[in-house]
Amino acid sequence: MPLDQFAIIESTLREGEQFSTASFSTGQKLEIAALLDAFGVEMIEMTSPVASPQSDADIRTVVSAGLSARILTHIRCRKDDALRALDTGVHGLDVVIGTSPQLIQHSHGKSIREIVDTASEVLSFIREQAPDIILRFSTEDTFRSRESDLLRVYLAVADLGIVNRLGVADTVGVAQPLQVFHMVHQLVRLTGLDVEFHGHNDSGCAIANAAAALEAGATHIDTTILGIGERNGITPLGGLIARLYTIDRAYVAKYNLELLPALDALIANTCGIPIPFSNYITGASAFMHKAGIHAKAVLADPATYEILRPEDFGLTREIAIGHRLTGWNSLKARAQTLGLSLSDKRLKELTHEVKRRADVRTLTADEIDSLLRDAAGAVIGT
Ligand code: HCA
Ligand code: CU
Repeated sequence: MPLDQFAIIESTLREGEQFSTASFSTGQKLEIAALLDAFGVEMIEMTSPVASPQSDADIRTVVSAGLSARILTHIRCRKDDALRALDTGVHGLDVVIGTSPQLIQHSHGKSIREIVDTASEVLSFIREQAPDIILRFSTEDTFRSRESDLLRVYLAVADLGIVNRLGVADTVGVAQPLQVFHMVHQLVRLTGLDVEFHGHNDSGCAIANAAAALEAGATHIDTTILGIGERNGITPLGGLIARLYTIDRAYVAKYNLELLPALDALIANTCGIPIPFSNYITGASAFMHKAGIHAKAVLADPATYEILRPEDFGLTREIAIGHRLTGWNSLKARAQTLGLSLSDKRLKELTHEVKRRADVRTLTADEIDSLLRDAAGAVIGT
């Protein structure tokens, strides 16, 4: 599949609600969903209506907002959950059941044979009730499950001929890109169905695993804004965008990229957390250039040290000047921006002055500007 034909299943309103400080009001859910819709995500996954009365009501509210994105909810593999979910009017159901020895033992206690029977019964029931609904079946904790168990379950479900999509879930963040590639590739080859990847980030592979899934033919990737979710979360929306953009900008051209900073800021505010300095695209230092050698090259051609163009995301690059690693090209560029005329010789003297002072304390941007203005004033005055 060409990589630009994938779809994002944005799960901030489901997996994201499982983040430690997340608890969205109805108004906040509507705001988040509307901004995600404007960004262009194809699907929005919401917490199960079984979770609480407000969760049920909120699905109905978001569905009736009439967004372009399809609204999904996420349920256990049970008929009673399915009936509650169908009643909300959602466009799709994401059904999940654990298949790893750990979850079999501590979650539902079913054998693989019983899992196959339950899945067949529940999925057939849903399809009878809702012939047109988008139906996905996923195994939970796919990457700690036995491969032979997984294939039994997935092939039995695919043979029903009633699900639109199969999901693989790295529930504990243990998978590596090659494992994800292998599993997704098998499912694509053996079933021909759409395949979704959901990956946690416990060991830092969530973005790489999502990219590997796409390379193997996955059609859908789960994300959340800033990556929020259980523990340290899942593949972040901005991180996935950065990963795909750097492979080929065309892969993400269908999204309104300049809305990404607003999305990250909205979730940071709502959850009371900062955007990490190291965040993809929207971190405070993502487009900050510091060392003199870097600054000189970036001023000549930003692509020298930038693989992402800040302007594509409505952002600007910054050159840090008031530190001991600075170079005279940075001061020259700043003087030009301020409309000041200073000789190269004078700018080099000022650079030495900045380095001398910065050995004691980093200078602020205002202090640099004053230094340049004073020097230019002195030149004009003489
Ligand atoms: C969980 C479930 C899940 C489900 C993923 C999916 C996971 O909250 O533990 O249905 O695709 O990580 O396995 O989020
Ligand atoms: Cu999850």
